[in-house]
Amino acid sequence: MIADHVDMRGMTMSGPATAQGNGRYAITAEFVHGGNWRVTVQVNQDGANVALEDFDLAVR
Ligand SMILES: [Cu+2]
Repeated sequence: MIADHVDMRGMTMSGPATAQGNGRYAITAEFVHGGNWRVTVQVNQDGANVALEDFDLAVR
């Protein structure tokens, strides 16, 4: 998971997701401040990137 603060160039954070079972994964993230963030979820399998999805998240 990568989170990019789109309002502030160069501010990003990232970390791994943990398996919850039944194909579900979870992340815990502490956003340093509110604003508009773009979260990118990246799925790697056998060292290759197999899926990539972006979504926008407004942190208030
Ligand atoms: Cu920021």
